[in-house]
Amino acid sequence: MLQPADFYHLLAKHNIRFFTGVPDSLLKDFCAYVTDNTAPQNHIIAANEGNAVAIAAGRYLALREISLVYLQNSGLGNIVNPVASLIDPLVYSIPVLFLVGWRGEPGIKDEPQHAKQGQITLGQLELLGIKYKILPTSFAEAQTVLQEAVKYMQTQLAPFALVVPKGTFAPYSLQNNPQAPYPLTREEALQCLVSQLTASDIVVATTGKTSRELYEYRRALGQGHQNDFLTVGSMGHASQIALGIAFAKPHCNVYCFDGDGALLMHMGGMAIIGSQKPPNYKHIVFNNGAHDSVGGQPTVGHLIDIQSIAKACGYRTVLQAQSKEEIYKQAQALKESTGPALLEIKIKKGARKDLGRPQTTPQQNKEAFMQFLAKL
Ligand SMILES: Cc1ncc(C[n+]2csc(CCOP(=O)(O)OP(=O)(O)O)c2C)c(N)n1
Repeated sequence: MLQPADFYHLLAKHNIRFFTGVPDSLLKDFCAYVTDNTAPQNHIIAANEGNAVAIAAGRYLALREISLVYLQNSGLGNIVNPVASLIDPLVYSIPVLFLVGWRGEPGIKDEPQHAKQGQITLGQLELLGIKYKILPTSFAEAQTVLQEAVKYMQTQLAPFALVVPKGTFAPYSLQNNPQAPYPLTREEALQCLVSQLTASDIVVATTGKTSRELYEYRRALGQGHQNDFLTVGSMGHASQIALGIAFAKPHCNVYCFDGDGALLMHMGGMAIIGSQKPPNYKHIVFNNGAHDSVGGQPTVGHLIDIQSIAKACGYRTVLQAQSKEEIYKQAQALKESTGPALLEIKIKKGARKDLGRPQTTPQQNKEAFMQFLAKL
Protein backbone atom coordinates (compact mmCIF):
# COMPACT_ATOMS: atom_id res chain seq x y z
CA MET A 1 0.00 0.00 0.00
CA LEU A 2 1.08 3.53 -0.71
CA GLN A 3 1.45 5.81 2.31
CA PRO A 4 -0.49 9.04 1.70
CA ALA A 5 2.45 11.00 3.16
CA ASP A 6 4.97 9.41 0.78
CA PHE A 7 2.83 10.13 -2.27
CA TYR A 8 2.19 13.69 -1.09
CA HIS A 9 5.94 14.35 -0.71
CA LEU A 10 6.62 12.78 -4.08
CA LEU A 11 4.19 15.22 -5.66
CA ALA A 12 5.92 18.09 -3.87
CA LYS A 13 9.26 17.02 -5.35
CA HIS A 14 7.70 17.54 -8.76
CA ASN A 15 6.39 20.89 -7.62
CA ILE A 16 2.79 19.74 -7.49
CA ARG A 17 1.67 21.55 -4.37
CA PHE A 18 -1.81 22.76 -5.16
CA PHE A 19 -4.80 20.48 -4.65
CA THR A 20 -8.43 20.76 -5.60
CA GLY A 21 -11.23 18.27 -6.13
CA VAL A 22 -14.23 16.57 -4.60
CA PRO A 23 -13.59 13.87 -1.98
CA ASP A 24 -14.01 10.19 -2.69
CA SER A 25 -14.16 7.17 -0.43
CA LEU A 26 -11.22 5.42 -2.17
CA LEU A 27 -9.12 8.57 -1.87
CA LYS A 28 -10.24 9.48 1.63
CA ASP A 29 -6.88 8.69 3.27
CA PHE A 30 -4.95 10.75 0.74
CA CYS A 31 -7.51 13.59 0.84
CA ALA A 32 -7.35 13.58 4.65
CA TYR A 33 -3.56 13.88 4.49
CA VAL A 34 -3.86 16.78 2.05
CA THR A 35 -6.38 18.55 4.30
CA ASP A 36 -4.17 18.14 7.37
CA ASN A 37 -0.88 19.11 5.74
CA THR A 38 -1.63 21.75 3.13
CA ALA A 39 -2.02 25.46 3.75
CA PRO A 40 -5.64 26.42 3.12
CA GLN A 41 -4.67 28.64 0.18
CA ASN A 42 -3.19 25.57 -1.56
CA HIS A 43 -6.18 23.30 -1.15
CA ILE A 44 -9.69 24.04 -2.39
CA ILE A 45 -12.44 21.47 -2.00
CA ALA A 46 -14.47 22.38 -5.06
CA ALA A 47 -18.26 22.41 -5.45
CA ASN A 48 -17.98 19.87 -8.27
CA GLU A 49 -15.25 18.19 -10.26
CA GLY A 50 -15.67 20.41 -13.33
CA ASN A 51 -15.09 23.45 -11.13
CA ALA A 52 -11.92 21.79 -9.82
CA VAL A 53 -10.56 21.51 -13.38
CA ALA A 54 -11.28 25.20 -13.91
CA ILE A 55 -9.54 26.13 -10.64
CA ALA A 56 -6.49 24.09 -11.70
CA ALA A 57 -6.56 25.83 -15.10
CA GLY A 58 -6.64 29.24 -13.43
CA ARG A 59 -3.70 28.28 -11.25
CA TYR A 60 -1.71 27.22 -14.30
CA LEU A 61 -2.54 30.42 -16.16
CA ALA A 62 -1.38 32.51 -13.23
CA LEU A 63 1.73 30.59 -12.14
CA ARG A 64 2.54 27.97 -14.81
CA GLU A 65 2.12 25.38 -12.05
CA ILE A 66 0.51 21.97 -12.48
CA SER A 67 -2.18 21.19 -9.90
CA LEU A 68 -3.59 17.90 -8.71
CA VAL A 69 -7.34 17.40 -9.19
CA TYR A 70 -8.75 14.51 -7.16
CA LEU A 71 -12.10 12.93 -7.88
CA GLN A 72 -14.17 9.78 -7.71
CA ASN A 73 -14.70 8.29 -11.16
CA SER A 74 -18.38 9.35 -10.79
CA GLY A 75 -17.03 12.86 -11.23
CA LEU A 76 -15.63 12.11 -14.70
CA GLY A 77 -19.00 13.14 -16.12
CA ASN A 78 -18.66 16.52 -14.44
CA ILE A 79 -15.20 17.16 -15.95
CA VAL A 80 -16.07 16.36 -19.57
CA ASN A 81 -16.84 19.91 -20.61
CA PRO A 82 -13.85 21.71 -19.05
CA VAL A 83 -11.56 18.91 -20.26
CA ALA A 84 -12.82 18.91 -23.84
CA SER A 85 -13.35 22.63 -24.26
CA LEU A 86 -10.82 24.21 -21.90
CA ILE A 87 -7.67 22.22 -21.07
CA ASP A 88 -7.46 19.92 -24.12
CA PRO A 89 -4.45 20.49 -26.42
CA LEU A 90 -6.88 21.38 -29.24
CA VAL A 91 -8.14 24.29 -27.15
CA TYR A 92 -5.96 25.99 -24.46
CA SER A 93 -3.63 23.05 -23.80
CA ILE A 94 -3.31 23.17 -20.01
CA PRO A 95 -1.68 20.35 -18.04
CA VAL A 96 -3.57 18.98 -15.03
CA LEU A 97 -2.79 15.86 -12.98
CA PHE A 98 -5.92 13.87 -12.15
CA LEU A 99 -6.15 11.39 -9.29
CA VAL A 100 -9.21 9.25 -10.01
CA GLY A 101 -10.72 6.83 -7.47
CA TRP A 102 -11.86 3.75 -9.38
CA ARG A 103 -15.13 2.64 -7.82
CA GLY A 104 -16.84 -0.28 -9.55
CA GLU A 105 -13.63 -1.65 -11.05
CA PRO A 106 -14.63 -4.75 -13.03
CA GLY A 107 -14.14 -7.90 -10.94
CA ILE A 108 -14.21 -6.02 -7.63
CA LYS A 109 -17.44 -6.12 -5.59
CA ASP A 110 -19.03 -2.68 -5.24
CA GLU A 111 -22.39 -0.92 -5.02
CA PRO A 112 -24.73 -0.92 -8.04
CA GLN A 113 -24.37 2.81 -8.76
CA HIS A 114 -20.71 2.19 -9.58
CA ALA A 115 -21.22 -0.73 -11.96
CA LYS A 116 -21.54 1.21 -15.21
CA GLN A 117 -19.13 3.97 -14.20
CA GLY A 118 -16.52 1.41 -13.16
CA GLN A 119 -16.75 -0.37 -16.50
CA ILE A 120 -16.37 2.77 -18.61
CA THR A 121 -13.77 4.64 -16.56
CA LEU A 122 -10.69 3.81 -18.64
CA GLY A 123 -12.65 4.14 -21.89
CA GLN A 124 -13.86 7.59 -20.85
CA LEU A 125 -10.31 8.73 -20.19
CA GLU A 126 -9.26 7.35 -23.58
CA LEU A 127 -12.13 9.08 -25.37
CA LEU A 128 -11.24 12.37 -23.70
CA GLY A 129 -7.63 11.88 -24.78
CA ILE A 130 -6.41 11.83 -21.19
CA LYS A 131 -3.34 9.62 -20.96
CA TYR A 132 -3.46 7.51 -17.79
CA LYS A 133 -1.67 4.94 -15.67
CA ILE A 134 -2.91 2.86 -12.76
CA LEU A 135 -1.25 4.19 -9.62
CA PRO A 136 0.99 1.38 -8.31
CA THR A 137 0.88 0.46 -4.65
CA SER A 138 4.67 0.24 -4.35
CA PHE A 139 6.46 3.51 -3.72
CA ALA A 140 9.29 2.80 -6.17
CA GLU A 141 6.85 2.08 -9.00
CA ALA A 142 4.69 5.07 -8.09
CA GLN A 143 7.83 7.20 -8.37
CA THR A 144 8.47 5.98 -11.93
CA VAL A 145 4.86 6.49 -12.97
CA LEU A 146 4.74 9.99 -11.56
CA GLN A 147 7.97 10.89 -13.31
CA GLU A 148 6.47 9.74 -16.60
CA ALA A 149 3.25 11.67 -15.93
CA VAL A 150 5.09 14.89 -15.13
CA LYS A 151 7.34 14.62 -18.18
CA TYR A 152 4.29 14.04 -20.38
CA MET A 153 2.36 16.98 -18.92
CA GLN A 154 5.35 19.31 -19.24
CA THR A 155 6.19 18.39 -22.82
CA GLN A 156 2.64 17.97 -24.20
CA LEU A 157 0.90 20.57 -22.04
CA ALA A 158 -1.89 18.02 -21.68
CA PRO A 159 -3.68 16.34 -18.76
CA PHE A 160 -2.61 13.00 -17.28
CA ALA A 161 -4.62 10.75 -14.95
CA LEU A 162 -3.51 8.38 -12.20
CA VAL A 163 -6.25 5.82 -11.68
CA VAL A 164 -6.53 4.56 -8.11
CA PRO A 165 -7.96 1.07 -7.46
CA LYS A 166 -9.48 0.14 -4.11
CA GLY A 167 -6.91 -0.41 -1.34
CA THR A 168 -4.10 1.59 -3.00
CA PHE A 169 -3.57 4.02 -0.12
CA ALA A 170 -2.69 3.01 3.43
CA PRO A 171 -5.07 4.29 6.13
CA TYR A 172 -4.73 7.84 7.38
CA SER A 173 -7.29 9.49 9.69
CA LEU A 174 -8.25 13.11 9.34
CA GLN A 175 -6.78 15.00 12.33
CA ASN A 176 -8.15 18.41 11.46
CA ASN A 177 -11.70 17.26 12.01
CA PRO A 178 -13.71 19.86 13.93
CA GLN A 179 -17.18 18.84 15.01
CA ALA A 180 -20.05 21.29 14.60
CA PRO A 181 -21.86 22.34 17.78
CA TYR A 182 -25.23 20.87 16.80
CA PRO A 183 -27.04 18.25 18.85
CA LEU A 184 -28.27 15.78 16.23
CA THR A 185 -26.68 13.45 13.71
CA ARG A 186 -28.15 13.13 10.22
CA GLU A 187 -29.79 9.85 11.15
CA GLU A 188 -31.47 11.28 14.25
CA ALA A 189 -32.70 14.32 12.33
CA LEU A 190 -33.90 12.19 9.43
CA GLN A 191 -35.84 9.88 11.72
CA CYS A 192 -37.60 12.81 13.43
CA LEU A 193 -38.66 14.18 10.08
CA VAL A 194 -39.73 10.87 8.55
CA SER A 195 -41.84 10.13 11.62
CA GLN A 196 -43.91 13.20 10.71
CA LEU A 197 -44.53 12.27 7.05
CA THR A 198 -47.86 10.91 5.85
CA ALA A 199 -48.46 7.76 3.78
CA SER A 200 -48.84 9.78 0.56
CA ASP A 201 -45.71 11.93 0.93
CA ILE A 202 -43.08 11.34 -1.73
CA VAL A 203 -39.36 11.45 -0.85
CA VAL A 204 -36.34 11.78 -3.13
CA ALA A 205 -33.19 11.18 -1.08
CA THR A 206 -29.67 12.22 -2.01
CA THR A 207 -26.54 10.14 -2.61
CA GLY A 208 -24.61 8.58 0.24
CA LYS A 209 -25.63 7.81 3.79
CA THR A 210 -28.87 9.83 3.67
CA SER A 211 -30.46 7.24 1.37
CA ARG A 212 -29.00 4.38 3.38
CA GLU A 213 -30.33 5.75 6.67
CA LEU A 214 -33.74 6.39 5.14
CA TYR A 215 -33.83 2.83 3.80
CA GLU A 216 -32.96 1.37 7.20
CA TYR A 217 -35.48 3.52 9.05
CA ARG A 218 -38.34 2.53 6.75
CA ARG A 219 -37.39 -1.08 7.33
CA ALA A 220 -37.30 -0.60 11.09
CA LEU A 221 -40.78 0.95 10.89
CA GLY A 222 -42.01 -1.90 8.66
CA GLN A 223 -43.25 0.68 6.15
CA GLY A 224 -41.80 -0.56 2.85
CA HIS A 225 -39.69 1.61 0.57
CA GLN A 226 -42.21 2.58 -2.12
CA ASN A 227 -42.47 6.24 -1.02
CA ASP A 228 -38.75 6.82 -1.49
CA PHE A 229 -36.57 7.28 -4.53
CA LEU A 230 -33.02 6.55 -3.40
CA THR A 231 -30.68 8.53 -5.62
CA VAL A 232 -27.77 6.20 -5.01
CA GLY A 233 -25.54 7.87 -7.63
CA SER A 234 -25.94 11.11 -9.58
CA MET A 235 -24.78 13.34 -6.74
CA GLY A 236 -26.36 16.78 -6.71
CA HIS A 237 -29.34 15.91 -8.88
CA ALA A 238 -31.87 14.71 -6.28
CA SER A 239 -33.44 18.18 -6.02
CA GLN A 240 -34.19 18.24 -9.74
CA ILE A 241 -35.56 14.67 -9.76
CA ALA A 242 -37.92 15.89 -7.04
CA LEU A 243 -38.76 18.94 -9.15
CA GLY A 244 -39.73 16.75 -12.10
CA ILE A 245 -42.00 14.71 -9.84
CA ALA A 246 -43.47 17.78 -8.11
CA PHE A 247 -44.69 19.15 -11.46
CA ALA A 248 -46.08 15.79 -12.53
CA LYS A 249 -47.89 15.15 -9.21
CA PRO A 250 -49.08 18.63 -8.21
CA HIS A 251 -51.54 17.34 -5.59
CA CYS A 252 -48.81 15.45 -3.61
CA ASN A 253 -46.13 16.74 -1.29
CA VAL A 254 -42.69 16.02 -2.69
CA TYR A 255 -39.76 16.10 -0.27
CA CYS A 256 -36.17 16.24 -1.38
CA PHE A 257 -33.74 15.06 1.33
CA ASP A 258 -30.55 16.81 0.31
CA GLY A 259 -27.01 17.08 1.69
CA ASP A 260 -25.02 20.31 1.81
CA GLY A 261 -22.30 18.82 -0.43
CA ALA A 262 -24.86 17.67 -2.96
CA LEU A 263 -26.71 21.00 -2.81
CA LEU A 264 -23.48 22.90 -3.46
CA MET A 265 -22.48 20.61 -6.30
CA HIS A 266 -25.30 21.89 -8.53
CA MET A 267 -26.61 24.85 -6.60
CA GLY A 268 -28.08 26.41 -9.75
CA GLY A 269 -30.98 23.99 -9.30
CA MET A 270 -32.20 26.08 -6.35
CA ALA A 271 -32.72 29.04 -8.65
CA ILE A 272 -34.90 26.92 -10.91
CA ILE A 273 -36.97 25.55 -8.01
CA GLY A 274 -37.40 29.06 -6.61
CA SER A 275 -38.41 30.48 -9.97
CA GLN A 276 -40.74 27.66 -11.01
CA LYS A 277 -42.42 27.82 -7.60
CA PRO A 278 -44.04 24.38 -7.30
CA PRO A 279 -46.27 24.81 -4.20
CA ASN A 280 -45.89 21.13 -3.25
CA TYR A 281 -42.06 21.17 -3.18
CA LYS A 282 -40.34 20.69 0.22
CA HIS A 283 -36.55 20.84 0.21
CA ILE A 284 -34.86 19.49 3.33
CA VAL A 285 -31.13 20.15 3.64
CA PHE A 286 -29.28 18.04 6.20
CA ASN A 287 -26.34 20.37 6.66
CA ASN A 288 -23.36 18.82 8.46
CA GLY A 289 -20.81 21.06 6.75
CA ALA A 290 -19.09 17.98 5.38
CA HIS A 291 -18.90 15.27 2.76
CA ASP A 292 -19.72 12.91 5.59
CA SER A 293 -20.43 9.85 3.45
CA VAL A 294 -16.92 9.75 1.99
CA GLY A 295 -14.66 10.62 4.91
CA GLY A 296 -15.94 13.84 6.49
CA GLN A 297 -13.93 16.36 4.45
CA PRO A 298 -15.36 19.85 4.99
CA THR A 299 -17.78 21.61 2.67
CA VAL A 300 -18.58 25.31 2.97
CA GLY A 301 -22.08 24.32 4.15
CA HIS A 302 -21.59 25.90 7.57
CA LEU A 303 -19.91 29.01 6.17
CA ILE A 304 -22.69 30.11 3.86
CA ASP A 305 -26.28 31.14 4.50
CA ILE A 306 -28.38 28.53 2.72
CA GLN A 307 -31.62 30.01 4.03
CA SER A 308 -30.86 33.44 2.53
CA ILE A 309 -29.87 31.80 -0.75
CA ALA A 310 -33.21 29.97 -0.83
CA LYS A 311 -35.09 33.21 -0.12
CA ALA A 312 -33.14 35.05 -2.80
CA CYS A 313 -33.90 32.25 -5.26
CA GLY A 314 -37.63 32.69 -4.65
CA TYR A 315 -38.53 29.88 -2.20
CA ARG A 316 -41.78 31.00 -0.55
CA THR A 317 -41.05 29.45 2.85
CA VAL A 318 -37.67 29.10 4.55
CA LEU A 319 -37.31 27.37 7.91
CA GLN A 320 -34.56 26.07 10.16
CA ALA A 321 -34.15 23.49 12.91
CA GLN A 322 -31.44 21.96 15.05
CA SER A 323 -33.18 20.00 17.80
CA LYS A 324 -35.78 17.24 17.71
CA GLU A 325 -38.47 19.60 19.06
CA GLU A 326 -37.67 22.13 16.33
CA ILE A 327 -37.85 19.46 13.64
CA TYR A 328 -41.27 18.29 14.85
CA LYS A 329 -42.49 21.89 14.88
CA GLN A 330 -41.07 22.74 11.47
CA ALA A 331 -42.37 19.51 9.93
CA GLN A 332 -45.84 20.76 10.88
CA ALA A 333 -45.08 24.22 9.48
CA LEU A 334 -43.85 22.61 6.24
CA LYS A 335 -47.15 20.77 5.84
CA GLU A 336 -49.12 23.96 6.22
CA SER A 337 -46.83 26.12 4.09
CA THR A 338 -47.01 26.89 0.41
CA GLY A 339 -43.91 25.77 -1.40
CA PRO A 340 -41.37 25.81 -2.59
CA ALA A 341 -40.23 25.50 1.01
CA LEU A 342 -36.78 24.84 2.38
CA LEU A 343 -35.98 23.49 5.82
CA GLU A 344 -32.31 23.64 6.75
CA ILE A 345 -31.44 21.24 9.57
CA LYS A 346 -28.01 21.98 10.99
CA ILE A 347 -26.46 18.74 12.22
CA LYS A 348 -23.13 17.29 13.28
CA LYS A 349 -21.07 14.78 11.32
CA GLY A 350 -21.07 11.06 11.86
CA ALA A 351 -22.93 7.86 11.16
CA ARG A 352 -23.37 4.44 12.69
CA LYS A 353 -20.51 2.05 11.93
CA ASP A 354 -22.99 -0.76 11.22
CA LEU A 355 -25.13 1.25 8.77
CA GLY A 356 -26.33 -1.11 6.05
CA ARG A 357 -27.05 -0.63 2.36
CA PRO A 358 -30.31 -1.05 0.46
CA GLN A 359 -31.09 -4.73 -0.06
CA THR A 360 -33.13 -3.95 -3.16
CA THR A 361 -31.60 -3.16 -6.54
CA PRO A 362 -32.01 0.31 -8.08
CA GLN A 363 -34.49 -1.14 -10.56
CA GLN A 364 -36.56 -2.77 -7.83
CA ASN A 365 -36.58 0.57 -6.02
CA LYS A 366 -37.65 2.32 -9.22
CA GLU A 367 -40.47 -0.17 -9.94
CA ALA A 368 -41.93 0.02 -6.42
CA PHE A 369 -41.67 3.81 -6.46
CA MET A 370 -43.33 4.15 -9.87
CA GLN A 371 -46.15 1.84 -8.89
CA PHE A 372 -46.69 3.95 -5.78
CA LEU A 373 -46.66 7.19 -7.80
CA ALA A 374 -49.06 5.72 -10.36
CA LYS A 375 -51.68 5.20 -7.64
CA LEU A 376 -51.49 8.78 -6.34
C1 LIG B 1 -20.18 13.36 -9.01
C2 LIG B 1 -19.82 12.70 -7.73
N1 LIG B 1 -18.74 13.15 -7.06
C3 LIG B 1 -18.38 12.57 -5.88
C4 LIG B 1 -19.10 11.53 -5.39
C5 LIG B 1 -18.68 10.84 -4.09
N2 LIG B 1 -19.61 11.17 -3.00
C6 LIG B 1 -20.61 10.35 -2.62
S1 LIG B 1 -21.48 10.93 -1.32
C7 LIG B 1 -20.50 12.29 -1.23
C8 LIG B 1 -20.67 13.32 -0.13
C9 LIG B 1 -22.00 13.94 -0.10
O1 LIG B 1 -21.97 15.00 0.82
P1 LIG B 1 -23.31 15.64 1.34
O2 LIG B 1 -24.26 15.85 0.23
O3 LIG B 1 -22.96 16.84 2.16
O4 LIG B 1 -23.93 14.50 2.25
P2 LIG B 1 -23.35 13.81 3.59
O5 LIG B 1 -22.60 12.62 3.13
O6 LIG B 1 -22.50 14.81 4.31
O7 LIG B 1 -24.57 13.48 4.37
C10 LIG B 1 -19.51 12.29 -2.23
C11 LIG B 1 -18.51 13.36 -2.42
C12 LIG B 1 -20.22 11.10 -6.13
N3 LIG B 1 -21.01 10.11 -5.71
N4 LIG B 1 -20.54 11.70 -7.28
